[in-house]
Amino acid sequence: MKFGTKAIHAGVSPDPTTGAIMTPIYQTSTYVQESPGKHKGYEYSRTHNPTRTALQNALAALENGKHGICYASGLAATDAVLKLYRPGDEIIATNDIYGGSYRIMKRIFEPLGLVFHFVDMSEINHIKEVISEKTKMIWIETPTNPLLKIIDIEEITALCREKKIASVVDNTFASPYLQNPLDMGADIVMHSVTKYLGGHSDTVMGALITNDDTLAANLAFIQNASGAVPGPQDCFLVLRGIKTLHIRMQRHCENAMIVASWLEKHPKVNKVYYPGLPSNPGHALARRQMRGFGGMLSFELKGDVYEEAVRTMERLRVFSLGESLGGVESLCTHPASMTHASIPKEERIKVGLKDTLIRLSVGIEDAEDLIADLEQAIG
Ligand code: P1T
Repeated sequence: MKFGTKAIHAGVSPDPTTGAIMTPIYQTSTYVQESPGKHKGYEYSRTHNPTRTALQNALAALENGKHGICYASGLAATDAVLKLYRPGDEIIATNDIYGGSYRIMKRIFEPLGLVFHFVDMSEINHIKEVISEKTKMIWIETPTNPLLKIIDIEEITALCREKKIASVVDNTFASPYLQNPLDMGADIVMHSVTKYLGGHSDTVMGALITNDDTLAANLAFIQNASGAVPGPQDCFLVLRGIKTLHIRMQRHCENAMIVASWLEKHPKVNKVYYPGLPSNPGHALARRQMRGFGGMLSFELKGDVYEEAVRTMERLRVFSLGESLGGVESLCTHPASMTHASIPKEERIKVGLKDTLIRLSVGIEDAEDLIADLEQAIG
């Protein structure tokens, strides 16, 4: 089945009692049993809920995976993955990474005994330099947040297989429409469902997808035992959101390409980070690895004046200033003070994330209006 058909049909079937074409919101905490242990497969909604089951199956289908497991947020999904490991285990992660992912690794799991190495994964030798007998997992985020670097998933997962190391790919920025890491050898795909999958800035949720039965059982155990599950209403909203994922992503990609190309030519713009631009160092790899270049881009103004970057963000009208991404409406974010504030400034500077960087989540409005807005804001 092709992607658009799967986005609309996968995982969902008419409600068995009424024939309702839309999966109902099973707003219930418990399920009545005929006799102790004699039930219809549902006992308690932390463990299973039919609306969540439909969504989990739909997400698994979109990532060409066997098992989907949803969590209360993207970070709750990351938390579940990290709980698979034990003190002394070492994990290598992308150094340009969502600030919250860095924070949970450094501030929650490092004190519990996990050891993290953050490296620039655009060069595989950086990974090889820190791999040891103790390395248990490699955490890839591609495109990276917020510098949109492209990391070679196949090259790294091949190395992982050779060394018997697990590989996890945070596929939030690409969405399953643009890349499917399981097909490239990854063991687990992680999503902040909050973003493109939900697509309408109305839900916070995370998901993990895998083909490995043992990993899936362990992650489902953590889902139930730790209890960070999404509610049925949110699952319904995401089920609705993913029906238009393919159409939205096409427009996100088109609009972001128009905006990136316009910014690159603007005399006041110093640098544009967008993998769709032929000048971008990740362009050739993105062309091979992805089916489009996505809706995210970042840029810096000439002169690198902090106050000018702030004034530009304040002047935007169609783009709203805020955290998050992947909704139909365009958003502008200041990573240094918002999404990446939990990464110490010296670490941010090391990876090239300046205080003057502006990140755009290009929405699906009319591109002319987005350009006009940027024009009046940049001046
Ligand atoms: O916000 P949450 O659903 O918990 O997802 C965390 C997360 C994980 N991975 C990536 C690549 C992300 O971008 C995020 C969340 N990011 C933002 C809120 C942001 O504005 O970048």
